[in-house]
Amino acid sequence: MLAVPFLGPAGSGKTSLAGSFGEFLAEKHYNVKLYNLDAGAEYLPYVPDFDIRDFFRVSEIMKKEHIGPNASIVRASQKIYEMSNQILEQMKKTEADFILLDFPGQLEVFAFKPTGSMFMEKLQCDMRVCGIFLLGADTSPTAPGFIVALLMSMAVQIQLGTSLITVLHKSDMLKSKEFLELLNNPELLRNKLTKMEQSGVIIDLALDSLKIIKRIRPAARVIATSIINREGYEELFDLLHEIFCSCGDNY
Ligand SMILES: Nc1nc2c(ncn2[C@@H]2O[C@H](COP(=O)(O)OP(=O)(O)OP(=O)(O)O)[C@@H](O)[C@H]2O)c(=O)[nH]1
Ligand SMILES: [Mg+2]
Repeated sequence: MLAVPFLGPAGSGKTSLAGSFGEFLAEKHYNVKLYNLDAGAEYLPYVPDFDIRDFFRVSEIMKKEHIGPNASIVRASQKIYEMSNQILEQMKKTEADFILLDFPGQLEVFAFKPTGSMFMEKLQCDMRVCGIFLLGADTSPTAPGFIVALLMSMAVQIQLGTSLITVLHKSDMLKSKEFLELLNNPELLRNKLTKMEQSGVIIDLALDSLKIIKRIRPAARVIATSIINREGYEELFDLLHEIFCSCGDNY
């Protein structure tokens, strides 16, 4: 069994990709379960096998605890952690090959608060995990923007202590493939940065960050994905398959 958390900035397409990639896996005759862990979601494009909203909702927390929307999202993340044993027991009981976990949209609340990393730690004690980190193709298409996107994916990986495959999602919205090439080719990105007419300090900072990125994730490739044309699904599947076969797992 492989647990696949979908993580990424708000609106990057986690829910849509989890639903659509889940269909793709089911078409390949894998047993797939979808877990919605976003208590703030109003609409889901898939039928969840587990829905955190059966236990609590962000809107209810606001009313009950007389707190604002952001505090309620933080509270929801704590409540997910409090329920983690129950969630994990249910996951372990299923016969699934893949459990796709649709995580709350506010990445900073889940990934950069202790409850998020504690939840992931428990998850990884019980099963094999490989996350998918989404960068929206609608992210700021500037060279420093790419550096920030790559750093963010690394920061989440460090914070949650889990392997992540980074995808450039909504690739159907890309006007050119340059965006993807820049993410996958540090040399191209370096050239682009050095040609920018921006403050030297900022460019130096971006270039130094690029050196770290090259050192930490030398071989990691960013895959372009889209729910519109299913671009990248086979590649994503192959990568997930590769990671787990290399650990001697048969799923
Ligand atoms: N063009 C295009 N739009 C997409 C794609 N995937 C998702 N979207 C759109 O992006 C918007 C946000 O998608 P969601 O799946 O709700 O994103 P999310 O990351 O789950 O959002 P939060 O959970 O609120 O952070 C929706 O309007 C989707 O229809 C894609 O591959 N291509
Ligand atoms: Mg979502």
